[in-house]
Amino acid sequence: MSQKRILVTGAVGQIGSELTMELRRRYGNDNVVATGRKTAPSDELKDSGPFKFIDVSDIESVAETVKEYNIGTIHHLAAILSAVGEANPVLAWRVNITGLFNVLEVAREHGCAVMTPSSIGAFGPTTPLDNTPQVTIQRPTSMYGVTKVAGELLCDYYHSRFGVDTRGLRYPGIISNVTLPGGGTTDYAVEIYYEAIKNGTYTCPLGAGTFLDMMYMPDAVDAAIDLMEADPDKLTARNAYNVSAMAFDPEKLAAEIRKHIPGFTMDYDVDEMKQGIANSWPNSMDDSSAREDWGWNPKFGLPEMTEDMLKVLGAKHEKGEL
Ligand code: AKB
Repeated sequence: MSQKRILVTGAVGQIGSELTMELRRRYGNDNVVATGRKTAPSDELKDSGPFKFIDVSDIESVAETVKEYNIGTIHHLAAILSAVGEANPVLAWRVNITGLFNVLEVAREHGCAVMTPSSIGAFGPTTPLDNTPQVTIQRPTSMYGVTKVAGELLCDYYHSRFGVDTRGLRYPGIISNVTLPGGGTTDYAVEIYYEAIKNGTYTCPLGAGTFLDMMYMPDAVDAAIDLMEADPDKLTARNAYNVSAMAFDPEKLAAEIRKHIPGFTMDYDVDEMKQGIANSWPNSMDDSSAREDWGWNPKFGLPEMTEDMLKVLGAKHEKGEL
């Protein structure tokens, strides 16, 4: 039989767009099938390998794609983020739960491994918010969080009941410079860099003192690939692993940016809905299980990430691309 390929759902999204290109670099362009629901893919994504429009809430379109391309691994990234999910809970359930359920069902039938992100959003106000353990109370208060906990349980279930090779990551806020995030609570930590470069000033929707876990995109991409390459016998969690690279609040982030752009200013216009969600999420997670089980070891902290973000976005700005 020909080589099994990798399928990426949500490949036009913030993480999917960069993960797809890295998977293509590592495993070959034709071996990585990118899919999206309706947003047009970039030329890079469309021209470098197979691309298809599918709707993950339609199980037939997932099953057909898995058969057509002889898929062995699915990176299932199609999801609604927290702020959009709170504005439209029905949509969040359909995409995050029906979508994941469909992917797991198809994976069970066709023997695929599945990587799917959970999130810091899978925790809630009754979770210990500092050094949040791998196994702890999960009573989120957002619809996004409800779908993430249910998704983690589904992954556990498909692994223990049917032997599906499920693997997951509780991603924190992800900061990147290729594709903007689409409606999360942590989006401010991306927007601030764009605004710092373009206008030298930013109005922050989360208040000072709101500490959250964060990660730079290269580490987020490595985490997904490294987890899927890990020895299955070493994995103690089949729902999702805590992974973090840094934790900061808006003040700390702004101070880091000011080291490079001394005139940068920030004020606040707090978005009550986002603030409520952020307050219910961990200040910092304990990711020692990921470090022990599969060698998680992020390369970027706040200073390294800030230097790189400002360099990349500065160059884009000069070329008129921002
Ligand atoms: C969001 O803010 O919704 C996401 C997340 C932390 O899961 N970035």
